[in-house]
Amino acid sequence: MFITLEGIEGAGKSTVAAWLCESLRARGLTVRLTREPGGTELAERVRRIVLERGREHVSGEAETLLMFAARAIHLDNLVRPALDAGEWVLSDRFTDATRAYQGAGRGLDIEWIEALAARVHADLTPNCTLLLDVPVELGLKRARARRGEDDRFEAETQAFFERVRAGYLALAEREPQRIRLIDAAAPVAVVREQITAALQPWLGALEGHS
Ligand code: Z5A
Repeated sequence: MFITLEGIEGAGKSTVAAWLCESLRARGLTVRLTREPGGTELAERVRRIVLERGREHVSGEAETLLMFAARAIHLDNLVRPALDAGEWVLSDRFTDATRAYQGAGRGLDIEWIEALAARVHADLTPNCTLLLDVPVELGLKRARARRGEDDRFEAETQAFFERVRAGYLALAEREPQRIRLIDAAAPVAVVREQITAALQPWLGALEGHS
C-alpha cells in the first residue's frame, strides 16, 4: 500500500503524517514514513540542493529534473524495496507535487512532466493520495508562524501558491478515485476523521482479514 500526502505548504502534511503513521502501526502494520524530495541519504542531499537559495539561477526545468533525480533514488532505495517486502509506505509528497508546483505553479509543460514520470515510475502510482486543501492565506500563515529562514519555495508569492493549489484541485477532479480531498482548514481532530474515512476501504479490508 502506497499512500501519499499532498498540499500547499502549511496544509498540515507533516502533522498528519506522524499521526497516521502511528495509527497504522497501532493496527499492526509495518509502515515506512518518508518524504520527497528526500527520504534516503543521497536523495536528502539533492533536497538540500533544490531547496537552498543560492546565488545561481535554477530554472524550472533544472528544478523538475532535480525532483525526478531525487525521486528515482528514493524509489530504488526505499519505496520499491519496502513495498516489495509488504510494508506500507507513507510519503509526504510525490509526483503530484511536481505536477502542481512545477506544472501549475511554474508553468512548465505538463506533457514533459508526465513523460518523466512515465520514465521514472511507470510501474508505480499511489494507491491513495490524501490532498490536504487549505486556502493559501491560511497555509502561509500557519507555515510562517513556525519557520526560520525561507527556502526557495517559501519565498514564493501568494499568486504562485494560488496556482499550485488550483493545480492540485484540478488533479483531484481528474482522479477522484485516487486523490481524496481533505478539508485541512478544519481542526486537527476533524482532519484525522476525514483521513480515517478516506482510508476506510483499505482499513476495512484489513479488519476483515484479522
Ligand atoms: N516540491 C516541489 O516543488 N516539487 C516536488 O516534486 C516536490 C516538492 C516533491 C519542500 O516540501 C518543497 O518542495 C515544497 C514543495 C517542493 N515547498 N513548498 N512550499 P515540504 O513538504 O518539505 O515543505 P512544505 O510543504 O513547505 O512543508 P510544511 O510547510 O512543513 O507544510 P506541512 O507539512 O503541510 O505543514 P505542518 O508542518 O504539518 O503544519 C504547519 C503548521 O500548522 C504547524 O505549526 C502545525 O502545528 C499547524 N497545523 C497543522 N494542521 C493544523 C490544523 N488542522 N489546524 C491548525 N493548525 C494546524
